[in-house]
Amino acid sequence: MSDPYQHYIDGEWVSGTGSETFESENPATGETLGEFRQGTPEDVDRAVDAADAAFEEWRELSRIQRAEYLWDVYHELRDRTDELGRVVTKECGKEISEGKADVVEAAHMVEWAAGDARHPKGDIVPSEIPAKDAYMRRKPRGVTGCITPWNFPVAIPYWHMAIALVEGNTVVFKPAEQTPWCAQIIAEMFDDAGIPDGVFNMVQGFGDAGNAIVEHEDVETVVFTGSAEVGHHIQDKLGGVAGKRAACEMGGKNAVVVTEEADLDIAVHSAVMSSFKTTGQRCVSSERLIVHTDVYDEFKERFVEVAEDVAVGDPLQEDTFMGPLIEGEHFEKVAEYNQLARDEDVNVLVDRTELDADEIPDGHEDGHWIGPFVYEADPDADLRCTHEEVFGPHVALLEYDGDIERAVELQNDTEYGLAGAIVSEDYRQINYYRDHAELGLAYGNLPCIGAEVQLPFGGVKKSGNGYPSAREAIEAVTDRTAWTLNNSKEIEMAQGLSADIKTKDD
Ligand code: UN1
Repeated sequence: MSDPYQHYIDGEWVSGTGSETFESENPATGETLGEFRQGTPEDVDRAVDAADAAFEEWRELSRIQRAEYLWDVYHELRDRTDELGRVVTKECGKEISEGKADVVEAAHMVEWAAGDARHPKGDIVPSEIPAKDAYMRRKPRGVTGCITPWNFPVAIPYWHMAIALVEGNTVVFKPAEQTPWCAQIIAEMFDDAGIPDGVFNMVQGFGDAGNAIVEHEDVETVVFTGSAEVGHHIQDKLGGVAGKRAACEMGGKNAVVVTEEADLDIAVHSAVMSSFKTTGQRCVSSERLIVHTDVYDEFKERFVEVAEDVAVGDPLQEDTFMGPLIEGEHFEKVAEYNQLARDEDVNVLVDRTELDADEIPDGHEDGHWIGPFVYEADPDADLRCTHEEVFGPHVALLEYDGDIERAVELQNDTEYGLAGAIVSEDYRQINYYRDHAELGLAYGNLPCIGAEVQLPFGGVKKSGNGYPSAREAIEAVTDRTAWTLNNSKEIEMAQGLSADIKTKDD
């Protein structure tokens, strides 16, 4: 094996201060893909110092000058989509169309951010005083820590970083430990683009490196996408610290609502895509299907038939629908939730927790395979399996009777509020859902996955406080300044406030 891959700090590839390394593993085969340096808090210190030092010059460039570096990255993402899509698939196990879509989504985000550099920024605001010009202007906040998950190992880092950089911030990137190879390629792209030293830095590693970013006094903003546990920790940590900002996007216990007015072809298609694409490992994946009693039996029969049949297998093959889970530890977690559901006395309809030997492709015996687990449960029961996020192909059918208000009440019966979908041909039901479902991302007659970068992406309730995608990300990485200029030789105040200076002699 070649030397371990390094960190990227201050424009250099460096080994860092630690002696530990870790390996990236192909979740479909167990094959080692590469060895990587494990970053330490000292490495994070160096990266933050470099980012802090680079900030003064980077912020002085125009947005359009900064975006030039991102256009180079954009073209590389476009030119290498097929090759990088295969890397994504090999490292995180998503089937190949998803591997490529991850790279395409990254390109879209970079295109959006770089293109946005030429758009108007800020606002011209009226003033009460004719001689005053008032503006809202945006300023970069400084060093931005970007901590990203493995399930979108190319797209989400660019969600976090593209706008932060165009807006004039510098970046310390800590990718997920499961997908260091994708992160290595991201760092190579910035290096190839000639981004000035210290503007982009990457420290590979685990939670201690991520934590060092969160705790560093010179990191002004942390943008995080990942588990609720870590995200809430970051919010708690930074929430009370003056001047710091945390934008966190976390998971959900998402649902698809199928009303009595649904087109059942769309309903089944939406539910299968929402629950099983990416093997249920999207923060927007659905783990609940809330189905009206009038269509319940037919929907159940058709959904169960597909869940029994969906092709689990080699994610590099185009006829695969579901790849493996990311790692053995995650398989244990999902299998435990499947067991919990059985213990909670639900009615299990499909149980492909352990695949048959003939379903596992040759040479893939060490993959972390799992198939759908589908059950029906009482929608009013206080069950853990229908309320906690599993992050796998684990899905509950919840039958309801009554009107759309009842369906939406069940949709909202969760601490989370990320994504959801309604399937119905009745626009009144759709509109009621649109206005009352407590969600950041809501879909009609679609799956609840597959958001595009130009829409806000984020959730309400415990799903987060951050909108890391496109337009809304600007709020996280900039501060607003109200800038007012007086063009007259006199000072005149608004609100009728007297500007006369009165002396004792007046
Ligand atoms: C995630 O689920 O972690 O909306 C991100 C989607 C993708 C992004 C998902 N564009 O499905």
